[in-house]
Amino acid sequence: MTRVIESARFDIAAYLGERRRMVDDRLATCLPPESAYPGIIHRAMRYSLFAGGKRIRPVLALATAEALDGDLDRVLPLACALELIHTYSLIHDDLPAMDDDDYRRGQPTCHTKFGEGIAILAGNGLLTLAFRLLSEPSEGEGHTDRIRLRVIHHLCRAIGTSEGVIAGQVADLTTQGKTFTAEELRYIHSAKTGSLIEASVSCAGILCDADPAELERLGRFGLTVGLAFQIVDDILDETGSPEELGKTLGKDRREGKATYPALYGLEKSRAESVKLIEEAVELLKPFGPPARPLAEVARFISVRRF
Ligand code: GRG
Repeated sequence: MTRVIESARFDIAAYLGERRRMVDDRLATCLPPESAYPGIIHRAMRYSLFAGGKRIRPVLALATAEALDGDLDRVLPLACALELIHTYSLIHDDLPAMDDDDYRRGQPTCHTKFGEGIAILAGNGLLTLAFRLLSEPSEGEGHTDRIRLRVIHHLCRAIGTSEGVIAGQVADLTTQGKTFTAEELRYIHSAKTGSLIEASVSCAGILCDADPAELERLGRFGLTVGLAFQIVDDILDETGSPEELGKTLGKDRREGKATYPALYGLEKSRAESVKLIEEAVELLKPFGPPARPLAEVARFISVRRF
């Protein structure tokens, strides 16, 4: 596997492109082919998975392995599982019963293309496949069952109903159209988005034998970056380009969602996201030069336009 060589300039676009291809190549082999019976579910799963996401969570996992001088093959199944779980969450988030969106990643949403029943099952299929991948040994990764179990446990907590993705989504749904406090807003964003980003970094740390102090730092880094990621998502919903983002914009404000711009305005929200990324990058200092890609991915998150 190639390693990024330290230099004054870091080509983040090239780095993201290379890592994205690595993840996509592996993902393509994980999913049953479209022809596998019953074909419609596999077509729907592949349709959403390969609709063009940024692969930020897998890239964060791979960059964490680099920060720990770990072999990328050791975290590639985790990287794929993270993207499967993330795509599942997007399919369900877009359903009429949730955000009711027609476009995602520049294409009609899964339920718009395949119908609600198949979209629900495609999401279920991606989630199930993620845990199958995490639980089965694969070539070159060399983990013990104990380590695999630790990762699965961490991930289950991160997406669960107490402070995980489901908790955040419930709080997001039940807050819609109501007044909300700064504390509630931070909870929603940290749980709905921050926890899976935190798990991307922490689970890669577990797989690469990070010690407890390193894991604690990586966890704080992940949560901080995750909160910043959702603040930027809120900002882009008000200021971004529909072509670059590939979805309907302005819905958060129209539907009374709990967002940073709604509570603090755009300028303060931008300043907060920049501050959080600076804090996160600072946390990587003890990891030295190998953490450069991880720091650059974090910086990309605060300036991204899509
Ligand atoms: C148990 C994982 C799980 C989900 C069930 C439906 C649901 C509960 C949660 C939805 C959570 C959600 C959609 C949060 C928003 C996260 C977010 C900022 C998505 C956009 O991520 P990007 O920009 O998208 O990385 P791409 O398309 O680039 O992958």
